[in-house]
Amino acid sequence: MAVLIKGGTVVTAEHTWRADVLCDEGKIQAIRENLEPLPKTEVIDAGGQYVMPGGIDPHTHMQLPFMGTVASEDFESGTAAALAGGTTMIIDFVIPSPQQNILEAYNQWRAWAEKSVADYSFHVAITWWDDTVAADMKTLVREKGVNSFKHFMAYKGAIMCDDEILVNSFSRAIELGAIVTCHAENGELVYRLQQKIFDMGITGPEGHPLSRPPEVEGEAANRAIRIAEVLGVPLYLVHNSCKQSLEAITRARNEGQRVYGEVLAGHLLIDDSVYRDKDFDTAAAYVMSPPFRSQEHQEALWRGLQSGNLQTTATDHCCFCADQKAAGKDDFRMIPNGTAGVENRMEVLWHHGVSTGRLTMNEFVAVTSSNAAKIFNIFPRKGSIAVGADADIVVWDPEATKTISAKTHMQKIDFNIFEGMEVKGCASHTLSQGNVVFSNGSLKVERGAGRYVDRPPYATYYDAMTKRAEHKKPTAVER
Ligand code: URQ
Ligand code: ZN
Ligand code: ZN
Repeated sequence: MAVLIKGGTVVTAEHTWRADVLCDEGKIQAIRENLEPLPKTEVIDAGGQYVMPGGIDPHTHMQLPFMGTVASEDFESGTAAALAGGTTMIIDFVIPSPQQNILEAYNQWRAWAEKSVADYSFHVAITWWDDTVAADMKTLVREKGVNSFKHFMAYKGAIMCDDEILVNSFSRAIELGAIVTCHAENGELVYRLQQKIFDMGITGPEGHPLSRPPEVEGEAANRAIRIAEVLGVPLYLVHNSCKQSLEAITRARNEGQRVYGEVLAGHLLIDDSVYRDKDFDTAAAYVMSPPFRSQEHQEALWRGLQSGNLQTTATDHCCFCADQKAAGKDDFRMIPNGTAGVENRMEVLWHHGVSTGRLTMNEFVAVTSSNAAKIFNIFPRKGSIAVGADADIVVWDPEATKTISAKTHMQKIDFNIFEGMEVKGCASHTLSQGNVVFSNGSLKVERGAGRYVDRPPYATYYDAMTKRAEHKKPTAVER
């Protein structure tokens, strides 16, 4: 059925203008004033509201097997919660176990994601290396719509990449025309500091941030940046949480290196005092990596978004309930790392970003949707309000208010890191593939309606090298 969004103000990353938007057959069909409904058209009155590209969360972990348990949110419930908050696409992660064939792991995650109710795609993590990994990366790029490979520089003894894996995988990625992404924490330092903190008798959640200071993240961020620089591969650093990693990104970008930075809504708004809560369940609920930091880092991260040195926002939605977090009751190192947020990202960013004047509405669209679409090569199909684009749209009511709570959220987790936060501005309607899937507080989703989104490779290695040759800096002889 066609849907006509009438009377709204369209907001994209570039422009803001008054226009009606007609959607049909999953696509945006027309954008102009005074559009009239066809017979059997569903009409949404968007008067006084904004019509924006549906959010893209480039960092989620639905039903992730991790640290001896499995994340409580699955692809069906997680994509439904996303739609309730105005996010219409997630990019999740295939994380092969070391020595597991990466194509086998890819197929495993694809099967899990079949039940999604909104569109999704996958970064693929490289957690080990041999010639089969190199070969299978080519299959993933050429045949499976994967253009991004993830590397965990943390989690020693589990999925951590050493420099040999980083160099091999980064080199392979540029050959294939793919981008590399990193969780940048020095896993060796974390391991040593965890042992030291624990041996000092600090066994509770307050030990978690002490074992992962910002310097540990800054070192790894800079190391990943320098390796990418030498090898000439574009780099995307996930969940930057501190000044140190932001400074490394800013320096590289100022020198023209192709480095992108992501920041989580949580890292922008929550500080490390949460780990000193006397209640174990509350403090443990905030255990994720990198940890929430002191307030000076939050202000720096907001400036990173405002300056354009950080380009995307995400949630790292990876849910573990209290009974799962209790695994670390006597040893903070055993607390499953992860927090939620996929339902609240856009509203907390609107309230603390746009309503405070930190971000314009256009910048809000850029950092919640369009930039991720551009970086991961699915723009303008995704992340835009344009004729021919997918009709993934959020109708945003700037006057609507809500108090965020685990008691009322759709997320399948018994805790909300934004518990009690009052926000003004939230989704009144969400359209996925041109269907109204969320309106005035209720979901109307269909299990399995979500589609896997292919993400094509960038220029191949040889194209890139040819371009580089054309713009080669003149040598001393040529001057
Ligand atoms: O490190 C990640 O991104 C995954 C394992 C989620 N957990 C977390 O603490 N960030
Ligand atoms: Zn991570
Ligand atoms: Zn993650």
